[in-house]
Parts: sequence; C-alpha cells; structure tokens
Amino acid sequence: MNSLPPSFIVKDDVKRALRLDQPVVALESTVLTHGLPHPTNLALGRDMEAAVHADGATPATIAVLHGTIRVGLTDDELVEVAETSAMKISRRDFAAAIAKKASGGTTVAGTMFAADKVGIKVFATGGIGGVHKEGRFDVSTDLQALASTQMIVVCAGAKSILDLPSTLEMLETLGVPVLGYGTDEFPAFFSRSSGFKTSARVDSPQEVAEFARAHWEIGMSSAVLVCQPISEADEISREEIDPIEEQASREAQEQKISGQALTPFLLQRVNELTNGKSMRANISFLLNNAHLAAQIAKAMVPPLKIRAL
Ligand code: PSU
Ligand code: MN
Repeated sequence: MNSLPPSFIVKDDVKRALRLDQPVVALESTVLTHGLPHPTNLALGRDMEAAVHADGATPATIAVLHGTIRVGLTDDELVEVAETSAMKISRRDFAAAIAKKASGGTTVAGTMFAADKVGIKVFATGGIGGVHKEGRFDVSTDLQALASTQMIVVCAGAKSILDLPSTLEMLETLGVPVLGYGTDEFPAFFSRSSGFKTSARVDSPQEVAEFARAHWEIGMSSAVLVCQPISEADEISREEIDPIEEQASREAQEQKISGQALTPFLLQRVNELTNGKSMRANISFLLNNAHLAAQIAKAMVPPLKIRAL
C-alpha cells in the first residue's frame, strides 16, 4: 500500500487489517446511491458492515467523497454517501469525480478497481452487471473487471433484467469461473433458479478459498464469481418476477433510457411494480452475501503469496 496514489484514503482499521493479513471484505456503494431509496440504503449499508464484522472480518465500503477514493467509511461518511445524490462511478468515471471533487457510489467494476489497489481479495455485492437486453452494445464494465482482477466476488447471480445466457457466455469467453454456492444452477437474483448451469459447484467457504488459490496459483488473472442463491423464504418465483422485469424493460425502451441510467431505472421500476417485495429480497441476499464473503475472507487467511522460482 506504500505506493497508493494521493487520491486514495484508506480507513485506519482497514489499513491495519491489511497490514496484519487479517480478513477484509470490500462492499460496493452504487447499491446505496442508485440501488435503494433513502433511508433504507443507509440501514442496509450499516447492516452489511455489521454482517461482515459479525463473521470476523473488517468491512471496507468503497465510495468516492469530494474527489477522494475512500476504502472504508466512517459512519458519518456512510451517512453522507447515502444522503447525497451522487455520481455512479464505474472505471472510466473516477478521473471525472477526482477532477471535479465530486462524490459517488462505486459500481462492481469501480469497487473492484479500488479494492484491488489496496490488496483486498474478497468483495460482496448483490448482483453484477452484464449484457443488457435493450441495447446491442450495452455490456457492463463489470464483466471486463471480472476478467482482469484477481478477486473473489460474492453475488446472488444476475437479474433477469439482463440477458442471462449472453452474460454467462461472456463470462465464459472472458475466462471467469462461475461457482454455484450449494447449487449447480446459476441463481437469477430474486429466484433461486435460472435454468442455466454454473461452471462448478462449491459447498463451503473453505472450498471457495481452495478454488481461488488453485485458480491464481497457476497464474489466472480473472476473478472467481461466487453465486449464492437467495434464501427460500425471500425468493420471488420466476413466474411472478419475469413478466415484471419484461415490463420494466419495455418501459425503458419506450422511454429511450440507456447507458448508466438503465440499471437504476430497471431496479426502481421492478421495485415499484412489486410493491417493495423486490427490495426486501434484495436486502436479504445482500446481507447473506456479506456474511458469506466474511467467511470466505477468513478461509483465505493466510493470503496467497505467489512466488517465482
Ligand atoms: N444490479 C443490481 N443492483 C445494483 C447494480 C446492479 O441488482 O445496484 C449496480 C452494481 O453496482 C453494478 C452496476 O455494478 O449496477 C452495473 O451498472 P451498469 O449496468 O451500468 O454497468
Ligand atoms: Mn451499461
């Protein structure tokens, strides 16, 4: 961490944990700035940090505040992120935010960039971006980040607002292992099943850690994507959610919503159309993913040191 650029600020407890090789879990913040309404977003941000702590790891929520990239937020800073209408920061947006001294929530790709810079190896999120149905070239930078960052990313799969088969094909093309946690099937976010297969199955945090070690020890440079299905209690059936997601997608096309605005629009519409049920489901698996990520981070200790001959 000695050569960090000046625009980075790492919170003291995160710095200490990293120096001592203790488990750390990165958390994203676009879900706070663009995924959930206030004050639910703040409660969720706090609860995700508490979930990571409860399982014995140090949480590092990542965001940009007044032009500095923060790895780990104080509670006051978390309040600020949750309250301000901020930028959505993916990889290409950091420089704009730094130059303008702006604030923003980091996407999966943005969070992976900052986490990787400081040496964090495990990251919990809700859903990754992917190939959209609405635009031929709307493919999330999240996929590129997964292709090129050695990190374990815990998610609940991808939403069926995305083109799931194309997203999975892209992950295969990019060499990203897609692991089902306790399942052989790729989970579809709100629903436990999607009808699509994962590339491998794992059943414990230790197995995830062993898989990641093997992947990186042989020199692979891609992430390991761990997909944990939503709990049965909070699941929304595909019969119920699919038509709603289709409607949201139709509306986005009618209203010509594209680019960065598309994912937040779809999330919000699906939430409105399910009367908040999708948001409750979202919160449920975000917390489950934070717990699992902490357990995986613990299983990754001692960290992998790749030696040359
Ligand atoms: N999917 C969700 N909730 C989210 C996101 C995706 O269910 O909050 C956010 C994540 O931060 C993800 C980003 O990285 O949206 C993807 O945006 P885009 O499709 O514009 O790359
Ligand atoms: Mn996009």
